[in-house]
Amino acid sequence: MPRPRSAPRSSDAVISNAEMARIFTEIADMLEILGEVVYKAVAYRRVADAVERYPDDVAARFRRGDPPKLPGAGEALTAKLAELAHTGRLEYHERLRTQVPDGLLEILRIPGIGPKTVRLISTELGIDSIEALRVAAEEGHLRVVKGLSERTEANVLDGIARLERRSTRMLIHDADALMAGLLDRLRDVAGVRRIEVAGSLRRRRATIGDLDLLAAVDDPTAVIAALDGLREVDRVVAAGTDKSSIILSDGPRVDLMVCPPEAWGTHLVHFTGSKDHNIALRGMALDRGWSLSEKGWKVIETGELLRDAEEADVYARLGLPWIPPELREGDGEIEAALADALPDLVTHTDVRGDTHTHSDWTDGVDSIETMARAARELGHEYIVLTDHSPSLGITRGLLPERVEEQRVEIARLNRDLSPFRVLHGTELEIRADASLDYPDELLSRFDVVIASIHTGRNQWGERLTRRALAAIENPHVDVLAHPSGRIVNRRDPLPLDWPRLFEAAARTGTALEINGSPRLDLEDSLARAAGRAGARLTLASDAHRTEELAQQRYAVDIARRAWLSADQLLDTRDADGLLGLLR
Ligand code: DGT
Ligand code: CA
Ligand code: CA
Ligand code: ZN
Repeated sequence: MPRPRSAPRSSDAVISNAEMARIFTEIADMLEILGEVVYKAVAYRRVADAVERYPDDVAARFRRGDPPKLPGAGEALTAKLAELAHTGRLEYHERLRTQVPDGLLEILRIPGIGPKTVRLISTELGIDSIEALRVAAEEGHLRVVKGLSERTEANVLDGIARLERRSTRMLIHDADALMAGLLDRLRDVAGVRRIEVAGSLRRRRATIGDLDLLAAVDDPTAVIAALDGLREVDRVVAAGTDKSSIILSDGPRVDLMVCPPEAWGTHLVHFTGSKDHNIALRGMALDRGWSLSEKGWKVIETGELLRDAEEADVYARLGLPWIPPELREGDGEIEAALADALPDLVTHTDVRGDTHTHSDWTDGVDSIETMARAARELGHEYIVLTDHSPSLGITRGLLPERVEEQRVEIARLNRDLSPFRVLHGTELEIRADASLDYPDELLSRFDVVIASIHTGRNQWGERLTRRALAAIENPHVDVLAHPSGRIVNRRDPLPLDWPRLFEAAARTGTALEINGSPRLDLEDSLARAAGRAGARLTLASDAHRTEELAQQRYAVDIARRAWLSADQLLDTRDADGLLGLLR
């Protein structure tokens, strides 16, 4: 896969936090490959991380003359962020790109291969592509280079195979499914008192690097042996007495940690992370004369180990309430906890309906009735059926007369299914020229209108922003569906002017969707910024078949990571409450 070079942008270009972070990370990689002093690359990585996590649009803040304070960004790096924010490009980055072949950056993506190795094979052997590296490793040419060995060759080939299998972080939907299978088989192993997911999966991040598990055991040998013996195991990376890491043959790595039951809380806090959250906790502990490791708080003076059986006890030692895992990103949660200002997060049981579903009238698989009955099974009180409008040809979008027929069918169903309700909605295409796919008169007769951009995605940021604004400002449009257009690991978010959209959404009462399908759109940081700007949001499954209705849970996860409470969301209302708000 060739890496896209950044396209030239117009002067009012918008650049997303993710794109800025990607450019800074790439600079760090290139500096290391070029053999620059280490601390330079470290600084770029640190700022990349901060930009990626920043809850507001960093570029927009620069352009407004209100640049955010980012940890690690001194004068020089701040100037580079400003250049990116104003022009969408960075001369320094482009200059480095001319010095480092694309192929070397590709090679860096191979698991287990770091910039040092890349530098060696490039300077010593002139290798500049994954394919050339593969051939060299197969033919045993790497071992002649000082610092490389037969082992490197094996690692390279293994790593290339691995890269081909999974070139990106795993989607949370897939991680959940894998983890459920693991838990099923480990829960009943002799001696396991408690077992729980830790790491980024417990924090419910959209994508997962590796799976982490913690087990409280009286005797660790049985559970570690059980994990190592699982059928899918490809390779045991490390097995010890309190830790084991394996690589599943169909993908990710699994880290299993074990601990004694009386230190469960301590270990769970540590292995849930995030790293930044742990660092913040550690800082607070130091003020009290304690150090912190996975083993517990250690009183530095006496060496005494303070261990806790429950997470709440760990936090209580620092004078903090228990902090939900979804908030543990080192992004204001400690400050909020200290101020007794943690949000009252929406929960999965707050959900009463689903504002985005499809049927076989357009591109869905199941009938309206089947979808409705399945939703009722899940405990919903209603669904909004939002089949597509006509201009989205591939979905067999509904012409106006079909909309009328669908209304009649829904009325008939509602008599049968009462008190469950199917609300009549539409997923309305925002056309490339910013006009809407149905006339206002027809729009006014839907219960709920959600509008989205599927086509004409290659326009400049400002034009795309105007299209989204046109929908938000239309009095008949209730929700902007999957606003950024991203699909995890497949499609980048549209370069929209988020602060403007959030302001307009808040002012007009148009909600912004959090879509729980593998789009996961809005993503957490944008959803948080939307909530802060006063906009309401929805929790949508975007189900095209009954099984996908359960995807809505991932929208709830994002809402929690976005610090949102039930009153900021629409699907937490009953049907009349929802319609009342939209009127
Ligand atoms: P991932 O796997 O990339 O999606 O992200 P995590 O957060 O699951 O990271 P992982 O698996 O490397 O480590 C799990 C947790 O263990 C992490 O969130 C915090 C803790 N941890 C791991 N390594 C360190 C470390 O070097 N320092 C600190 N403070 N905590 C660590
Ligand atoms: Ca992990
Ligand atoms: Ca891990
Ligand atoms: Zn849809």
